[in-house]
Amino acid sequence: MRKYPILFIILLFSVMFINSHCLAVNPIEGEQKSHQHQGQEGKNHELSGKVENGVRVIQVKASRYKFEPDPILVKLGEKVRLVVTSIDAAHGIAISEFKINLAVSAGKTERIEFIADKQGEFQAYCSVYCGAGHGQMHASFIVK
Ligand SMILES: [Cu+2]
Repeated sequence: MRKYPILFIILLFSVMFINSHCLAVNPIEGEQKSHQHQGQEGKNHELSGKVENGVRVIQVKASRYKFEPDPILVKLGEKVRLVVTSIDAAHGIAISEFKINLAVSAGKTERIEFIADKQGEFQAYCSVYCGAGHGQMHASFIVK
């Protein structure tokens, strides 16, 4: 009779062990998946947009007071087409080093093409006054 509680405790511990083992495995799998996901996001973050017929086409969203994506990443020597949509007000996008300056009316989409022939990190900035935050409206343009 007195042996039963001991057996019960052994059974309880073995059930707890199996449970804790199973619970421990699942979070690790979940973690690996989220790491893979981050890895994929990281890859997408490396170069912006997609190459279509030899042109890197990048959709840029301009709104008070930011550009998306930020940073904009391209490869040295690539032909780049910025397709800029203004969401809320008239904005512009200018990058002095590449001599580009494109104005975009509210709600409109405009395009500009240029060759990314200089390596480094440059500033793309809003070139049309759009409100109080206009001076802080910029994004990094990185040529790798
Ligand atoms: Cu502006």
